[in-house]
Amino acid sequence: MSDFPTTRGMLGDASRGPGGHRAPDDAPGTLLSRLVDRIDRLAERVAGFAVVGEAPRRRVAQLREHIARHIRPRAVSLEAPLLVLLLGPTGAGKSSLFNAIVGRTTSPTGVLRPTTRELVALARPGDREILTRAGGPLHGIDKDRLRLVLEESAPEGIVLVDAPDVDSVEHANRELTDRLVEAADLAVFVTTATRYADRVPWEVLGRVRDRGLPLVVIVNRMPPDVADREVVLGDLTRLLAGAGLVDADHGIEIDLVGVPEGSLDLRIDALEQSAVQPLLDRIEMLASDREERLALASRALAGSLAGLEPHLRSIADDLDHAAIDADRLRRIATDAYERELGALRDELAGGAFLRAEALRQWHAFVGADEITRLFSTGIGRIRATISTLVRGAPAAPVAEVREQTIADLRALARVRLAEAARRAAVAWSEEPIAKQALERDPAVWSPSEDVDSRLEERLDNWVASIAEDVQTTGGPKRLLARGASIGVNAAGIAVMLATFSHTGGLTGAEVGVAAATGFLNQKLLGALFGEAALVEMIGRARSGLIEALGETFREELARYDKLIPPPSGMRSLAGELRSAADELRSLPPTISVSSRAVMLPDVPRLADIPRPSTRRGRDDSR
Ligand SMILES: Nc1nc2c(ncn2[C@@H]2O[C@H](COP(=O)(O)OP(=O)(O)OP(=O)(O)O)[C@@H](O)[C@H]2O)c(=O)[nH]1
Ligand SMILES: [Mg+2]
Repeated sequence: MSDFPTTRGMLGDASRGPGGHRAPDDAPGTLLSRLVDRIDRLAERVAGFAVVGEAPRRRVAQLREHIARHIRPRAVSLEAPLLVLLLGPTGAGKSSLFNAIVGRTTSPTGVLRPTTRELVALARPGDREILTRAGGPLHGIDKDRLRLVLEESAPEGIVLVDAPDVDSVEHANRELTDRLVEAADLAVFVTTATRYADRVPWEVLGRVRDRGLPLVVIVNRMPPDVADREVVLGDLTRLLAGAGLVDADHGIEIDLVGVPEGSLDLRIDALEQSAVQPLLDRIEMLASDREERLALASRALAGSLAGLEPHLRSIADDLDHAAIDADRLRRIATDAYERELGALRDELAGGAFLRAEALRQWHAFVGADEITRLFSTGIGRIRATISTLVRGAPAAPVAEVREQTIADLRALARVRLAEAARRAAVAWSEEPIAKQALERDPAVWSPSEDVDSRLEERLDNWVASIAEDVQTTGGPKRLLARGASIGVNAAGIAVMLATFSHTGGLTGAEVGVAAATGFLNQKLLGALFGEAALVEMIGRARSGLIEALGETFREELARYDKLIPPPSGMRSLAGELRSAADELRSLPPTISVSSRAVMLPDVPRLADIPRPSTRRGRDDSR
């Protein structure tokens, strides 16, 4: 360990012991703790977005575990016990190795697969608290999945953990081991001469590499023949190199210990101690030398920090992809609602939806002799006598026509809203991410319960706004001056109806009640306001209607938007993660953590000359 390239004392007092005075707020160690806190909060927010997809979810979970169980405690102190983790496929001999290290049967071995279902941890009694308290590496692990073996004779400053397998059918085993991988300071990967190429354990080794965890590999059950052994070790070394776990050219090497088949000490259910001597020596050295432990802890932390930056960038990329997906889903839902709103507008334009009964009533009014005389005689000439002219006219069926028209509009809009909801839901149900969201809130398959009352209120307001417009536009100057007999409300209804039928080219020759009523209605309005003012009022009424309907469509669509995280939030979080990644890169090259300076990653290369890596130093390869 002595060749671990730490630089002491460059920043702060690296020799200060854990009992020393507190670091001032701007000390580099505090700088690191603050940054770690910030990254942790970001990770929490990412988790809150419920990012979809197995790999992205795992990345976030790994980050949170890794920060909580390793980086944060290590950023505060390198003195806490080292977590030495035995991991590997089921039946490879992890528990047998564990017993060999302990020197007696402590973790049951067996032929049942998997044998170890709980985590067995050996430590000194005095370390219990630091291991299991909040922020400790074993905190939060179910009691029935954790067996703590506390003994004074356990190696000092070390917690030795026999983990459940990484590849069995027991999903919970894998989960537990994954958590431990995030907490460890040294991984001991146990495999066998026939199983070392299995796929699943290599996924775990990939994570060991990415988080810069120091690694030792034990190959159990090696064949007796020397040539055969060489084949196995050569092949395994190639695989390790291919996975980026060893790189002789760059000084990244690891311990590779071969254990011959049958090297068993059956008295204690263990591998023969002599067969795993290099590992026993290593553990003995760590237990007997505080400096060795600090060196390993700081190397593990430096590896973690080196792995953190790409990890944050991957999560930022995941968020960007999720934002693209969310945009696409929003687009799908928006298209459905826009399409139906467009269809609704086209239906309204023809006026065909207007109820025959309402039209007939209005026709009776605008077709009454007194009214037709009003516009056929020519209003200019008889201005003074308008009130006389309309005096005998029937009362305008204002309330009836208004209510029926609003009811029809509302029903029509509701049909379109139902169709939009159905279309959007059908399209979403074909998308895995959206399908889950729909299952959480199946109500969006149809319009909201209160949609009718909201439509009603908006349409009422719309009709009222037309009457106001009539008053402002035609009020003092025209309509009122020409006699109040037609009335503002009747004129408002006339404009409302013209909203659906006024084409500028309508003639009395068109057939049907609708056309005839529209024609007469238009003549009346033209006589009252003049064509130019009428066109303006109708224009305003039409936009008012589309706005009122559009508002309701927008509200209904918003229910879909609420089901998936807002893309803008995801993008800005991705940006924050990237700037935290940048900050990691710009941390000072050494940081003093409790009693020891920690080398930080990414010193820029000054020349293209291979040099030993800080991630896996030669000290591993004895
Ligand atoms: N014959 C033979 N058996 C061995 C050898 N090494 C280990 N075993 C046996 O293989 C079985 C599995 O070993 P364990 O130590 O329980 O394996 P493990 O990795 O802990 O397995 P899980 O707890 O299921 O993950 C035990 O019965 C061991 O005695 C060996 O070299 N030769
Ligand atoms: Mg076991």
